[in-house]
Amino acid sequence: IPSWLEDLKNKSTSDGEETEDTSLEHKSLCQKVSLFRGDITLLEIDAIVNAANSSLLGGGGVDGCIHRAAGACLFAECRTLIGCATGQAKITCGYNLPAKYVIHTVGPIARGHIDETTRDDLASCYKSSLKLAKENNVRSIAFPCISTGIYGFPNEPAADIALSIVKEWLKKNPDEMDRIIFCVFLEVDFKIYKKKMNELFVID
Ligand code: AR6
Repeated sequence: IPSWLEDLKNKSTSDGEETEDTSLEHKSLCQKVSLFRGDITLLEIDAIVNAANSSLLGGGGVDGCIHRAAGACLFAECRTLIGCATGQAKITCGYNLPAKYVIHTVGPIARGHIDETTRDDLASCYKSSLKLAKENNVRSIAFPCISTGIYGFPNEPAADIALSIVKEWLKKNPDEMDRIIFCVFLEVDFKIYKKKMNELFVID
């Protein structure tokens, strides 16, 4: 594990009893998730996820950063994809990025308000991205905080969805992935993820 990854702290349970969450399966699951605060375009891994818009033709935020770092060939390949629906995902090469692939997913536009549809759509972004990753033999993947920037999905519920979908997926697909990185950019997300990850991915 590279030194820049925030290691999850080990924590012991008070009664020391073996619960479902302290099983061997849970331990190996916990060892596969990391928290990184910084620019996703720097990650030398199999795939980074882009929080794109439905045109897939670039924009601001992390999408703009990824297109700038990957170069014009990424834009050219994105043009061939003819867009992507909300909650779905499409894959391209990484071009000038250190990552081999970019998985573009389109988060819901929440503007500060969430309902069942926006929650389901955000969950679907994580599920579709992981499905596509598995189909393309991606062994390491990094997610930005999809929809929580320009699209205005509140940070805390977005983190709950991201973490629960990833945990569920890793349980169902224990041999499909070596590492899933939650790449946060802002201090607020770093704090939220650190707290929630220490609760959800604790190793006894
Ligand atoms: N690395 C990692 N995370 C980043 C980076 C980066 N280089 N830059 C920003 N973030 P946003 P959205 C964080 O707005 O809300 C675009 O115009 C950012 O701080 O990029 O899904 C698209 O084309 C935030 O935590 O994506 C769409 O039109 C997170 O990435 C629209 O924005 C997501 O913020 C999508 O909006």
